[in-house]
Amino acid sequence: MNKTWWKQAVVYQIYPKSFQDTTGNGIGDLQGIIQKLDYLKTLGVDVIWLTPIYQSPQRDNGYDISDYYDIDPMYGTMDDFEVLLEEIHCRNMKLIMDLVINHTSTDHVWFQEAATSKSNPYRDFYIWKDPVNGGPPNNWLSKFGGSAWEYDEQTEQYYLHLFDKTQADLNWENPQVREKIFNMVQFWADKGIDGFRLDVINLISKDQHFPNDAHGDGRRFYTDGPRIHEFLHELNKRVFQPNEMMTVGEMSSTSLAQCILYTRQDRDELDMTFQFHHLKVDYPNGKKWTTAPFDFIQLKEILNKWQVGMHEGGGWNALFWCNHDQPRIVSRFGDDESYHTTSAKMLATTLHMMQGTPYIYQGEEFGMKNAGFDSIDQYRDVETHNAYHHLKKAGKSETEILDILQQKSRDNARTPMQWTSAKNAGFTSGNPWIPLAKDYETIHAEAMMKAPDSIFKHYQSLISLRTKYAIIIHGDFQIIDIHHPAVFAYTRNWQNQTIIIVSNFYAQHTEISLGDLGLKSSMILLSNYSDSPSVSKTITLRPYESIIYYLP
Ligand code: TEU
Repeated sequence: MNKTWWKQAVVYQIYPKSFQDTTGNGIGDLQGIIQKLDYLKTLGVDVIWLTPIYQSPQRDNGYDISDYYDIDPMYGTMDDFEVLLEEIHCRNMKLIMDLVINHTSTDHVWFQEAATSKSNPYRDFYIWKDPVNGGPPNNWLSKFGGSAWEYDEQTEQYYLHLFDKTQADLNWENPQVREKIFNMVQFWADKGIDGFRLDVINLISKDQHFPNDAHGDGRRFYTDGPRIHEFLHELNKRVFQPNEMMTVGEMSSTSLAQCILYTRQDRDELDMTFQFHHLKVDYPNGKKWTTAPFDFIQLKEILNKWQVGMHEGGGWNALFWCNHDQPRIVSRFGDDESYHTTSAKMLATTLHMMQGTPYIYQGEEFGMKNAGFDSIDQYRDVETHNAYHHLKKAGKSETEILDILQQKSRDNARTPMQWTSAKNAGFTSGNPWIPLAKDYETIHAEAMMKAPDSIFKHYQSLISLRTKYAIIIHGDFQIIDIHHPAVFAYTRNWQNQTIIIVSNFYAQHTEISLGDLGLKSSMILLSNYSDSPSVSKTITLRPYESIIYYLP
């Protein structure tokens, strides 16, 4: 097997809770995933990533693990898991799982032990500090709102939680913690899985002085922290490399320089990284909970910087618009009403032709939209509920808050998968754990698989282009006219070949000058209109039009 096979691959992310229910309890399960493997094979993806299915009280939908060695009964059994893995492998696909090792649930036996006394052997598995002036040890904030420290009455100390208070941060300085993690990774490697997506992995090394942050929420003292490269290198050498695992690190608030270090092959840390800067272009001044429109020029600048930077620095990007924490892309940067199909295809083309490994999040392949919930009771996500209370306290009206949540809540991506026009879109025969998204009766996989020019077919074409044109994998990246107010255009060059991608991000016609790129002798690999604009030095693009030209 080619050591860097994952450079050619396309990954599909499954959020099991919302994928396919087979028991009628309203929650997706492993048997449901097994039923749908042929669908994924038809789409053409190579790797499946499952978000956490381990035992968990589900306070943060499985990102709060109470037992790393077992499957949560709501998803099935270890036997179901083994069948799933076998069924994936016999279809020549691979499986990666989620590795959540920055924190565990406070229900985990390590934490339960640790909380009993200061002298318990597990105490040092977590990060405990004495109160300072009767309050928390420092001013660090949780990513889900409020202080990052929770007071434990019994032992009169605070423990650190960068996320929910039931997600206690592990103490990576403790070699025993690291040994336990290596053993656990080996357990899953022995089952035969092919790799891991590492949750918020760049937060595991904290500045051991735990200083107050005079200028922020504390993140600069634990993001890409002091020992992060050492810890990742150790993980790589101890478990990833010996088991030939594919790894993708989820990097919170990271930098380009760091991601080059994380993914350069000679450093033996990770294969690729997710960064989020391009998905903060609708966070004015870093503020997520607003309804601000996205900044298109900034989007291009950020993607350009990461494309060029990772290429030149020898790193590797994970490419994505969507995941279970992000609103749906067609509702966010496209037009999910008048130009639903055209804009969904345009966004897919723009991303999939960049350099890196593309990730498709369930439902994205046929243009699922934001949830469209109009009452707080429809939301399930802990972060969303925290934000709701916070915005209420800040004096926002109910209508304003619901507008914001309609755009920004993580639940926008967590509604049930829309399979057919049947009841509950064929997701469950029972009551779904979260309501379905708007328009589920018309936007579903079955219709999209039948229709000749569907979004689904477009994703299939993008995936198959990748297997035919090596330039998509190896080519460089050069942006065209970065200041153009409507068009995202770039070229890829490799071994005397060129591909040119032009995408109109808006509903108005627009012109772009492509100078002497030689379009006259090009062929079109894919577009989202049935005919193509006439080719000269300048081309006029229709609403959300997107074209891939190839110059052999
Ligand atoms: O997310 C990490 C993270 O920092 C964000 O994506 C976060 O969820 C978002 O900024 C909130 O607005 C990962 C998981 O993907 C997420 O689902 C978990 O909640 C989180 O880690 C904690 O494990």
